[in-house]
Amino acid sequence: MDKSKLDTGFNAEFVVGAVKPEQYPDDGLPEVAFAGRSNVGKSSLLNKLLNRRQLARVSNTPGRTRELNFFRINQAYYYVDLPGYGYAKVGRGQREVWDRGIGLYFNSRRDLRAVILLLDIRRGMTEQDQAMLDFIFKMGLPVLPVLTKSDKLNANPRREAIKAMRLMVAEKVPLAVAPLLVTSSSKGDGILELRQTLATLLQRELGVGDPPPPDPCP
Ligand SMILES: Nc1nc2c(ncn2[C@@H]2O[C@H](COP(=O)(O)OP(=O)(O)O)[C@@H](O)[C@H]2O)c(=O)[nH]1
Ligand SMILES: [Mg+2]
Repeated sequence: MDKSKLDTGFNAEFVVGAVKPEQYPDDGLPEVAFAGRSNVGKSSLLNKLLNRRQLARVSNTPGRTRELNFFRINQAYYYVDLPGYGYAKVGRGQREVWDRGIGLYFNSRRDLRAVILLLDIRRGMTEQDQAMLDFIFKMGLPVLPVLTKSDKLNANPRREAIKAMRLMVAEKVPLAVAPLLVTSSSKGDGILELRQTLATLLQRELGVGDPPPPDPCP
């Protein structure tokens, strides 16, 4: 028996790192994309979520990679790790997100059902995040906003940041499928909540997956 499956209910396999649409998988399974600035903690969160130490590569140096990494989960759906953005000059938000290959993916992908937008708790929403949201809105896709690296702030500034981001999300992300989630991949905070929210989202949007795991501390 696969132990990782026992622990989280996930069977995750890396399928392809694609730079152009011809390389995307074509088995028609539904997809959920993970988007965010370079270094926001996307790979770390995917690993933590899937309970795998190094499935998605974690790097200390902001990656220049334009690959879209496709992970097949339980042979039922894909998590897609989109290229990180955020290194372009101010004023190039839309253009940069497009240049990173993300616009092309959004325009050509019919099986994309939802986007998880990761935001660093210390940075809030940037111009490129706004551009990303524009793509998501144009596609009419549900979006799940998630704050990362909550351990980087002490209790008081953390509370303030979360409050500010809740207001921001209420104003700018009307299509949000769930309240803003607050996570730390290092400490594990918010990961169970994220798994439960995703399980609900997957069932509702994709009609796949098992019911969400029971809350361990009711
Ligand atoms: N303190 C802290 N560091 C994190 C967290 N998540 C990621 N990092 C660090 O942030 C850096 C970028 O993480 P990575 O997952 O590669 O980000 P990505 O570029 O968005 O995929 C790495 O040095 C990680 O160890 C977190 O929750 N807390
Ligand atoms: Mg990464």
